[in-house]
Amino acid sequence: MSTDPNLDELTRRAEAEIEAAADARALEQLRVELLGKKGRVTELLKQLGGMAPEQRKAFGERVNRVKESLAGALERKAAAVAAAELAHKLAAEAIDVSLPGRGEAVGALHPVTRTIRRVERIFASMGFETVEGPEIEDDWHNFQALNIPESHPARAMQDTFYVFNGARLLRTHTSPVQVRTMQARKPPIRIVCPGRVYRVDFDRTHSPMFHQVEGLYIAEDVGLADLKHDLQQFLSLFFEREVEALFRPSYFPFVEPGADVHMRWHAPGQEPRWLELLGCGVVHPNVLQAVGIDPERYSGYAFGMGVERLAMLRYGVDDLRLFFENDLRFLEQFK
Ligand code: 2NM
Repeated sequence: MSTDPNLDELTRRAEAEIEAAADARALEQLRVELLGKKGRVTELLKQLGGMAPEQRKAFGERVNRVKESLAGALERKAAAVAAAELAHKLAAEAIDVSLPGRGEAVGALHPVTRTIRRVERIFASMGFETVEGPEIEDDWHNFQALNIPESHPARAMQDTFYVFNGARLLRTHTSPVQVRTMQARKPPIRIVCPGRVYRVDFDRTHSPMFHQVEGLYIAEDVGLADLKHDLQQFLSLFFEREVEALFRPSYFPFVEPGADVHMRWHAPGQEPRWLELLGCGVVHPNVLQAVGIDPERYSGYAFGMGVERLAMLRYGVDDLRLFFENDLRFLEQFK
């Protein structure tokens, strides 16, 4: 390459080192070592000052050629290293688009939620609006306003979950929502109140938490005939057939008269029988008085039903516990 053996040796060594550089960092370090301020090639150029003029020109040209050639080699190697690094990165991050996907688990509404929505939709078509309220209540809204006296069995410790040292309780029915609504509004009031309720009761057919939908209609001249008609209509819409219903006198402190509603039930392969479905009645004047509605001017009916019971009948489920175990094999059947 040149006629200077030292320069030739430096060039060969430098080229070998450049070729051997493993990555961009090593290459940059090499560039500084060769062409930097104190680099091997730069040091050679510093020798020029001590040379005879005719020698200086020829040596200077040779060193400059070496310098340019090494700079070119560094640049080519840098490009090669960058390309290799990119290729490596692309290979490492490659995605196999032919692999099967992870799939998408599609959920479904819980049968209790579906049943609540169905009940709400039917009552909405009959002019009822949905109202919700707190699950933690006080004695007044859950009992006193509903004409439930201190001595009533529903107040006993074994029925009610008390919290905050007895200052509050978990509502035992959704009636307190209706109490709050009657306090806040003027008749006509036509509402359904779905939600969780709590009772100290746990066996094969009872859960300490279950769901209710209660309904209330307060206006002038609302009575038992309206109640019978509206519930009959609801049952027929809910079960999608002409339901044979029976109203049997019953006692609830918040209504007078009160009734249980039974329906004729034909289970396949069994004798038809009467099934108790819900409770209802004409709202007691004491309740209206308690919430500030004039019982001389207004009257109304109310009813309450257990959602799990309706869901069991509609979907043919024979064990209440299935609604609370959240076993996907059960829940997936309601998609
Ligand atoms: C039932 C049965 C009978 C009822 C009464 C009221 C209120 F707040 F208006 F007084 N709400 N719900 C009622 C009446 C509930 O459930 C079996």
